[in-house]
Amino acid sequence: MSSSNKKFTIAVEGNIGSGKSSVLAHLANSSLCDIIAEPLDNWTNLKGHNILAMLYEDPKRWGFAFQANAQMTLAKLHAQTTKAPVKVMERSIYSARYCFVENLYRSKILQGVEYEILNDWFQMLISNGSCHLDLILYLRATPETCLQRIQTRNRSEEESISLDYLQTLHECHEEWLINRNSTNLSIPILIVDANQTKERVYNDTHTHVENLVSY
Ligand code: DGT
Repeated sequence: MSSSNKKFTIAVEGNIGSGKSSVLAHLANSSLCDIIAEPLDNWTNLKGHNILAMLYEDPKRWGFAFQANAQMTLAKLHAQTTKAPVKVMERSIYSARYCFVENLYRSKILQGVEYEILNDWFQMLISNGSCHLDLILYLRATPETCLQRIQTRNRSEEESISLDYLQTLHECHEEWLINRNSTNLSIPILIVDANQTKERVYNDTHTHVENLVSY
């Protein structure tokens, strides 16, 4: 391991159902990593409101509120300090902006003015460097694989998720992380084939984490 005591922050990204949570649970066993889970508890119980379920039930009504809250809760997690050499986040403020906000806007669920307001907040939240990432691990899976996994885990809020929705979200991830055409962020990206078995995905991600700290 590097003797510089440098700390690193990684975001694990990928479509809904690509396997981010299980990769994080696996990395939690490593002494190199402190894990920051997605604020799903806040999203399903925001002072008694399940804003995630509200979003899926009526996206036009709740899309803006959901994204405003998602952006804020994720910015707080970016600012959180950890002890281990590597802080591993599930998603980031960047996927909220470049995948979910983008997708809601393109599908005309968010209005132009809502999109601009969210974008202004996003620019302000990332402007002071507190949302810095050293690496993105992209768990790249086909929308079909993701749908299969979502159906197997059977989260009540996600019953309405369709293959179409996963396909458009997949495109947003690809544009952001492969084509890199929606942003000029210079964060290094490593791609993990998330269609593989869990064991292979764990192995690949673990290797990437070890390589990062041993530089
Ligand atoms: P995994 O382990 O790869 O299957 O990942 P999940 O599904 O546990 O985590 P994630 O972040 O893909 O999604 C959790 C739920 O929250 C899912 O229903 C999608 C939703 N979600 C997450 N972030 C956003 C966001 O910024 N906007 C919207 N509209 N939905 C989001």
